[in-house]
Amino acid sequence: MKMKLLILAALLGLSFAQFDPHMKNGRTSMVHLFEWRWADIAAECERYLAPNGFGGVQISPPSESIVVTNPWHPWWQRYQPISYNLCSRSGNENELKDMITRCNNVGVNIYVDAVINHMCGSGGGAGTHSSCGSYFNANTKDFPSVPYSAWDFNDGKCNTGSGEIENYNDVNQVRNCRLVGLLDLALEKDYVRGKVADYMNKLIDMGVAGFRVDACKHMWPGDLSAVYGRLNNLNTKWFSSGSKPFIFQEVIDLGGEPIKASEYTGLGRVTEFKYGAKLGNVIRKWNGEKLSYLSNWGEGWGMMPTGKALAFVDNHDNQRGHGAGGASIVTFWDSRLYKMAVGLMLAHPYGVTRVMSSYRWTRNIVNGQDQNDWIGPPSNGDGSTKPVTINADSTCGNGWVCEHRWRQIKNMVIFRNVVNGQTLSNWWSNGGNQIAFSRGSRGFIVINNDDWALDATLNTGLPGGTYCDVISGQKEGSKCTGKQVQVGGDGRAYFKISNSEEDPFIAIHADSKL
Ligand code: QV4
Ligand code: CA
Repeated sequence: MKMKLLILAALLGLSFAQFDPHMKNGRTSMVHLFEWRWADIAAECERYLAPNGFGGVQISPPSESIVVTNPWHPWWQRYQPISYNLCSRSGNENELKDMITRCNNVGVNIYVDAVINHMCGSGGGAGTHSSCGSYFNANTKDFPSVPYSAWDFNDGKCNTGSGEIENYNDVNQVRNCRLVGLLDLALEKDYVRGKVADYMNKLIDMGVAGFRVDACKHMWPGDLSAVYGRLNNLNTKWFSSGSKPFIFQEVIDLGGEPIKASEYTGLGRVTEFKYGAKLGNVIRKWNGEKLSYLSNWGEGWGMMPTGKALAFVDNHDNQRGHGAGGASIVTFWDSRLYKMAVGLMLAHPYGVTRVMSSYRWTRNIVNGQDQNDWIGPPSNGDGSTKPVTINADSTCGNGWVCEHRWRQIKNMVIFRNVVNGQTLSNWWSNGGNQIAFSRGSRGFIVINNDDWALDATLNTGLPGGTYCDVISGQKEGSKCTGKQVQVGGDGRAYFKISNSEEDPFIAIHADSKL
C-alpha cells in the first residue's frame, strides 16, 4: 500500500511541476526586465536581484526577429520571429548563455518569452532585415534559417476572407487565422512541433527555468500540450533532477469570449489579466469600487485558482494600451497609485507575482490612444539598445524606469518572501478605502486610500516589539531609516496615516523588527 502511495505522490508531483517556478532560497517573485540587454540582466542579477530576494527574471524574446524601420525599430518587432537563432537586440547567443549562467549561479531564474504561435507579419517583405541578418521571405512564407516553408503555416485552415482573425467569438479563427497579420504556424504538424520544441529545449539545456508562452489563446491546447510534452527537464546543474520547465501562458481572458483561461490551466499557469484590470479600478476608486471590497480578493473576484495564476499589475502591452485592461491599468506613470497597487499585490497571497520594469518613452495621447505606443527601448543612433546605468541613489539612468528598484517595491518583494506560506489574517477595514491585514504572524500591511487620515489601533497579529516600516524606509543595522511601529505584547499597534502622504501605506514584517 505504502509503495502505491509513493508512486501516486511521485506522479502527482511530476504532473504539477510545471506550475512551480522553481525559485531558490525562499524567493517568490519575478521581474520582467522588458527589453534589457543580456549583459545588463547578468549584472543586475548579481548586484541587485539576488541580494534583494528576487526569484527570477522574465526576459524579452531572444529569438531572431524582423527589423522594422517604419516605425523605427518598434519594441514589438521582437514579437515577429524570423528564425530561432538566439540573437536579438538584447544580445547574441554567447551573451545569452553567459547571462543565464551568471543569474543561475546567484539563484535568480531566467524565464524566456517564447513566441511560438507565428512568425513575422504577412507584410514583412523579403530580405535580410532581421536581427542577425538571416534571409526570409514573408510573401512566400519562406524562413530558411529554421527552415519553415509555406507548408508549415495555417492558411488552408483559416475560414476568414482576410486570413486574419476577424471575430473572437469564433474559436476556430482565433486559433487558425492570423493575429494582426502574423503568419500563423501549423502547430498540429509534427514537424512544426519539433522545431518549436528544439528551440525551447536548447534554452532549457542552457539553464532557463521556464517560459512565458506568448499568444496562447491563438494556439489549440492540444497542440501546446504536445509541444510541452516534448520539453526536456531542467538542467541538473542548477535544478533538482526531474524538474519540469515552469510554464505561464499568456491568455487574455476578461470574460465575454468563448475561449477561457481554464482551457489552459491544466497545462501550466496562466496570466490573470483580471487582476490588474480590477485592481486598477479599485485603486483609482472608479465605478464605486472600494479597497474594503478586497476582503475576498482573488478567486472571490472571479479570478482563476491561485495555484494556476501568474499575477501582475501591468505588463508590457497594457502599460501602453496594447493589451487588455484599458484605462484602469495603473503603471509607473501613476507612481503614487502604482506603489500602492504593487505593494498590495506583493502582500497578498494570490498567485505567483511578476513585477514590471519598464523604460520611459515620450507619450503622445490623442483621443485616449498613445500615438507613440510603438517606441522601442532607449537606443543609440544605430538602433542598438542603450545599457542600463545605475545612479548613486540606486535608480537607473539612460531612460530605464527600474520600478523593481523603487524602495517601496523592492522592500515588498522581500516582504513577500518573509511571509511566504502564511495565510491572510486579521483583516480590517473602515468600510471605505482603509484596509489592513497580516500574513499569519510574519507581516502586516495597512493602507489609507481615503481622502482623510487613517487613525486607528489595529491587531497586527505580530509579536510585540519595535518594527521598521519598509515603505517610508527600512531597517539598516540597528535603526529604522523611516517610520517605526510599536507593537504591544497583545499584538496591537497604533497607526496614523495622513491621506496627503506620498506613500499612504505602512508595512512591517519579522525581518524589519529591531
Ligand atoms: C498590421 C495590420 C494587420 C496586417 C499586418 C500586415 O494591423 O492587419 O495584416 O500589418 O503585416 C504589429 C503592429 C500591427 C501589424 C503587425 C504586423 O502593431 O499593426 O499588423 O505588427 O503584422 C505585439 C504588439 C502588436 C504587434 C505584434 C507583432 O502588441 O501590436 O503588431 O507584437 O509585432 C491579443 C492577443 C495577445 C496579444 C495582444 C497584443 O490575444 O496574445 O493581442 N499579446 C501578445 C504579446 C504582444 C504581441 C503579440 C501577442 C503577438 O504580449 O506584445 O503583439 O506576438 O489580445
Ligand atoms: Ca495560431
